[in-house]
Amino acid sequence: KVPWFPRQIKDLDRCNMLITKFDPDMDHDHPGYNDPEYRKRRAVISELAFRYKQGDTLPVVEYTAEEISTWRQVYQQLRSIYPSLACKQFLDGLQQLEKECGYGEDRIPQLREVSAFLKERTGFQLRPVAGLLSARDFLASLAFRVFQCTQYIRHSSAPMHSPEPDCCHELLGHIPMLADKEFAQFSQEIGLASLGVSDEDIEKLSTLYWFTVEFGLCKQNGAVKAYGAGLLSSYGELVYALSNEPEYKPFAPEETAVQPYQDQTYQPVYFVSESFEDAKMKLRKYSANIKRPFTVRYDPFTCSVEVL
Ligand code: H2B
Ligand code: FE
Repeated sequence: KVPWFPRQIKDLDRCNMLITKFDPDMDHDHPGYNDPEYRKRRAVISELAFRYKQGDTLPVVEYTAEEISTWRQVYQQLRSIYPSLACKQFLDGLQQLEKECGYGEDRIPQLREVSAFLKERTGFQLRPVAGLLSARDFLASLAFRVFQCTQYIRHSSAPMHSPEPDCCHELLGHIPMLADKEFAQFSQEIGLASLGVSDEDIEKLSTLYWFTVEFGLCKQNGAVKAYGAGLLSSYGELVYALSNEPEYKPFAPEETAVQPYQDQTYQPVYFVSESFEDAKMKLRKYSANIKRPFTVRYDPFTCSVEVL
């Protein structure tokens, strides 16, 4: 039996299964676990995401001085190392965001303006989400060029690390890459490949996503650069990943899809692709081999998935 999957963009309202293992109410190791003020704030911002329906205007959050100060620390520190460690597409995207979308250390960009910016560049749009989503729901939204985006910020006691995705991770790690046409297409293709597949195949695609979109490295002009959002939003791991310490393997979907990964500490191994084009071609070939009793095609005019 084929698991349910969204056919229309409106169906994404049902793709909302949260994984609570790293959230500040459940995870005793979360830096905000013992801070009732922080947890209250999180509940307020979560509520905005729970109430959101596809097509609504994106909620605006008035960030506090403390939240902006956390953002500033993250922004300043990461911004200084991007030029030497991030891939070209990321640097181009970030530069455009700084010029045209109010990116900078003094304010946290609003999802509403960022979503409008992306829509014009690559057709991607954002929707607010209250925390870590199930891999199936998260990947399904990518099929519609929708990126589910957290709106809260990490705890002020740990500006350099967050156990869960937060707006620093999304806005600094993911958004600049999603402004790149080729990367946007790559992301949508992973999403389309995930629709209606078995749990086992979701696990593999999710691992592929992990080692590419989150922790991927690629060659550019003979040097290895980062394009993964988990790296580009973590000072410590970005420096580590591009040092001599970790092991590198060439990106090869069949092998990458079954590589165990770390969600608590740095990755022991990173996969390097020759280029985005190379990663996209290899992933396309991999996806074509996933067993599914139908094929899907995205219709951009109706924002729906045709099942053939
Ligand atoms: N949920 C959210 N909110 N943001 C993510 O970046 C994310 C997610 N990534 N759920 C997913 C899981 C990813 O790690 C893969 C697909 O499992
Ligand atoms: Fe992410």
